[in-house]
Amino acid sequence: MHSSTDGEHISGAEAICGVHELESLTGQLFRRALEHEKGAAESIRISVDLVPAESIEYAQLPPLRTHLVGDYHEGREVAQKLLETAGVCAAACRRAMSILAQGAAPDGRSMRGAMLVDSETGERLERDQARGVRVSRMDLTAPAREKLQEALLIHGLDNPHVREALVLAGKVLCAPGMVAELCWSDDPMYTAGYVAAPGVGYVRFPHLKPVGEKRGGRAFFFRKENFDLQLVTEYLEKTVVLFDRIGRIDG
Ligand code: WAQ
Ligand code: MG
Repeated sequence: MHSSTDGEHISGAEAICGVHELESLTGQLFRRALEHEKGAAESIRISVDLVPAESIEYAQLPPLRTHLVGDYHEGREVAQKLLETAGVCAAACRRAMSILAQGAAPDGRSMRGAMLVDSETGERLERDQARGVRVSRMDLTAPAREKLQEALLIHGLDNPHVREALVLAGKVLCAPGMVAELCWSDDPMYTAGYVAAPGVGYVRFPHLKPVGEKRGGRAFFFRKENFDLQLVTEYLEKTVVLFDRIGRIDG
């Protein structure tokens, strides 16, 4: 589902379900688009594709932990350090962060998808800088969802932001040539964000932007050597990944 008002991205969501669940799922997606904190969307697009069972890849979610920070300045500083540890060059990281902070789309608003960034130079690699690349076709199996909700609940973290971001990051981490991901929400009151990287897992920061800020976004950092835009885009947009195992949840 993708919803917008006046061309501005309001919200999006991805799901994989059985045919008999389609009706209730689309109902939920409409409700999300219409009850968003940014206001009811004026345009809603829902597209549905058949997924052959044999094309599904099964995977495990990355481990999750929270790094407490006092404010978003500290959050961005620690996130920067963590991205560097994961293999992103300091300058590339600073550049991506400042682009996200200024609104990564050419009109200074949030992009609908993610930017792809060269982890050494900070150069943007995606073809369309307004749309970006939208990660799609990923979800949890029903038993994994139940386990995840249970584990998150213990830490007071069982909300759709965390669940969906963890699933998205889980798929992104499996992309070829992937170094790390940086994200913070575009929902004005949701100040949290995260850094995810292979070997690091999913590290949340309660503050990566000031309250009220509606510019959010995602940067996926890639090693430029052997980078294949076609292959990476195809994987992120089309490969079907279902998480049937969760990772360690540390709160
Ligand atoms: N693929 C690529 N980029 C996306 C996608 C997607 N499927 N969905 C959203 N984005 C980009 C887009 O630029 C949005 O403006 C931006 O990410 C933020 O999306 O652990 O809520 O759905 O507490 O607002 C992270 C912290 C929450 C969760 C992320 O993102 C936690 C969040 P939002
Ligand atoms: Mg949002």
